[in-house]
Formats: sequence, C-alpha cells, structure tokens
Amino acid sequence: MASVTINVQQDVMADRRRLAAELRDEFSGKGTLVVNIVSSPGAGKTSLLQAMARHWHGRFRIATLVGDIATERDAERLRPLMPAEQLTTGGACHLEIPLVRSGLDRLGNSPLDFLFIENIGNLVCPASWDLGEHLRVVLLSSTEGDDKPAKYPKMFRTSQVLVITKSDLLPYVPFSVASAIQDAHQIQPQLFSFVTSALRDEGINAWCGFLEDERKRMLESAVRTVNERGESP
Ligand SMILES: Nc1nc2c(ncn2[C@@H]2O[C@H](COP(=O)(O)OP(=O)(O)O)[C@@H](O)[C@H]2O)c(=O)[nH]1
Ligand SMILES: [Mg+2]
Repeated sequence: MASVTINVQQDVMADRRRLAAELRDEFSGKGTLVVNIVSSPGAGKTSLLQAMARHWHGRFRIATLVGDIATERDAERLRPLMPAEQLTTGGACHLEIPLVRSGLDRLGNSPLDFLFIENIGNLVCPASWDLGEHLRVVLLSSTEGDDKPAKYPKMFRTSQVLVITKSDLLPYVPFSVASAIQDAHQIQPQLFSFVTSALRDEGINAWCGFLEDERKRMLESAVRTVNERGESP
C-alpha cells in the first residue's frame, strides 16, 4: 500500500500549552502554588493529602481538586480537612484544563496558598497533560516495586518531585529506596525526592517544608516580575 506524508505546518499542542501557561500565571498572580499529584491507583495520593492537612492544621489555606473515573469518594474523605471538589472523568484516564476550571468554579473565589490536584491513578496518560501546575509530584509506593521509574519514564521525566510512600511497609517488601531514586535520577537528574508514611506521619514535615519553600520562591519571583514591569505589587 502506498503511503502519503502530510506535512502539518502547525503546532497542534500550542493551544494546550498556552491554556496551561495562562492558568499557571493566574495562580502565580494570586499567590497559589499548584501541585499536580500523579501515581498508580492506590499509591497513597489521598492519604498523603490527609496527612499534609493534619500536619498544617489550618496554617495554610489549602484545597484539592480530586480526579477519578467514577465516584465522589476521595472528595468525601478530604472534605473534613479542606475544601475538596471531585472531578469525575467518566472514563478518561487523565484530567484536562476545562475540567480543572469547572472544579475551580465550584471551589469559589476564596484565596488559597496551595491548590492540590489529585490526578487519575495511572502512570501513563497524566504525563502528557500540563494542568497549569507549578509542580508535578509523582508518588511511588513501596508495594509497587522499585522498577517503576525505568518502566514509566515519561511520568518521571515530566515530574519535579518523587515522593516514595508507605515507608512503614519497607521492612516487609522487596523495595530499594536507593535503587528507585537512582533509576529516577537517570531519567530526571533534577528530581527532588522524599520518603513518607502517611499512616505513621513520617517524612511529612520535610515534604510540607519543601512545599512551603517552593511557595515562597514563587511569591518572590512574582514580586520580581511585577517590579521588572514597573508595576506596583
Ligand atoms: N501502610 C500504609 N498504607 C497506606 C499509606 N498511605 C495509604 N495507604 C493505604 O493505601 C491504600 C490506598 O490509599 P489512597 O490514599 O486511597 O491512594 P490513592 O488511590 O493514590 O489516592 C489505602 O488502603 C490506604 O489506607 C501508608 O503510608 N502506609
Ligand atoms: Mg485517591
């Protein structure tokens, strides 16, 4: 069969990138650090968010948009601790910006220091979708196996932080923290890494402290941008 090459002289991803950049600028302008949390199903995304809310105990204004294919269950788990809106995709394996915007409308206009987006559980589709976040954080639980960074490289390449979860189970499972981090660094040398247990509240202090520092950096760079433009902050 003869093949025909069609030359599409147009960047089909440009619109997506522009929407994400606009949303990120909006969040930066409001002083909200946005964190997109990705992982396999059951790696501990919702549990980590619960542990973080317990740790901060009202010191920061936080909210979560939580994606799932079906049910409101994760939003129900989070609501006693923070405002949370469920984004139900009805089958899609990742979140997209229009759905995030609909969740933001439902959250309302209250100012936020941190907005968390719990993405749909899998290590494939969410890697290709920028949601306007400042940080993409990939969770890897001790029960999943330390080979996942090498097997799902795009997810680790597009993330800035690796959080190894369920550290309380490390004595019982064949998982090497050093080898998981080493594989991840081969793919993304700049990746920050943390080891946590939401169940035992281990590593949560260091992880939350990192996020606080990242937010400070974002606020300082927003002030610098305003000053460079000659506007009053
Ligand atoms: N042992 C242990 N179990 C955990 C930890 N974090 C979460 N889990 C359990 O792992 C399962 C999935 O957690 P969940 O937070 O719902 O994961 P998600 O699907 O990524 O949001 C639940 O049964 C949790 O109780 C942890 O730090 N240690
Ligand atoms: Mg969850």
